[in-house]
Amino acid sequence: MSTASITEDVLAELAIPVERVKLDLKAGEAKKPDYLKINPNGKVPTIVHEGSAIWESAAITIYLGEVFGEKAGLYPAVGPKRGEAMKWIVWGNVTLAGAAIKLYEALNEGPDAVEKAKAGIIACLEILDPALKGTDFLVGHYTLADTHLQSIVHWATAMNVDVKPFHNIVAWLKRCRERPALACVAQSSGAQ
Ligand SMILES: N[C@@H](CCC(=O)N[C@@H](CS)C(=O)NCC(=O)O)C(=O)O
Repeated sequence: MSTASITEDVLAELAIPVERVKLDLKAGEAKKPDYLKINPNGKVPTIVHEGSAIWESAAITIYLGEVFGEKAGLYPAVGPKRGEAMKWIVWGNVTLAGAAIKLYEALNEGPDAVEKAKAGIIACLEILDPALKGTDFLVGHYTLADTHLQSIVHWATAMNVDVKPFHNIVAWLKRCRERPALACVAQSSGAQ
């Protein structure tokens, strides 16, 4: 899994025609000069739309939401609900994914480091779970904020973070993963 999976999920929901270029990160393809011209960080994902290169998965979701998502009913109109969607997308990348990266790194550092890092993710889930109480999705109806965040939570579960105690998150994840677009992506990537 990589942050490119988030963008894959968002593109699957939007069902817009795209040309995909897959890079072999282990072979260093993201560090080659041609790619560094569009993303000097040497990381994925990057999209190029009408000649503009956009990197950082949160920026990509927000951009695609504004340009394509609103018309498709997948992104709130300008106003407070859009603010809430942006809040969850950015929190997902900065706070939750920040904690998930610590866990990923701790996997090589032994059980104590893993438990400490998992506690950081649990603290995030304690914020997310009550936000999903009494609502099917983060800002009422399903939006790309859900697409974005479920992908990061899914990454945490793939590193054996136990989400079962968080009943609202479990039910929300199920609702998200049952969406035809996301079920298709999961099938084609072999994810569960
Ligand atoms: N904050 C960035 C993170 C991008 C990132 O770290 N991508 C990783 C994959 S998850 C990558 O491309 N790593 C390749 C490398 O560092 O060589 C985002 O959300 O887009």
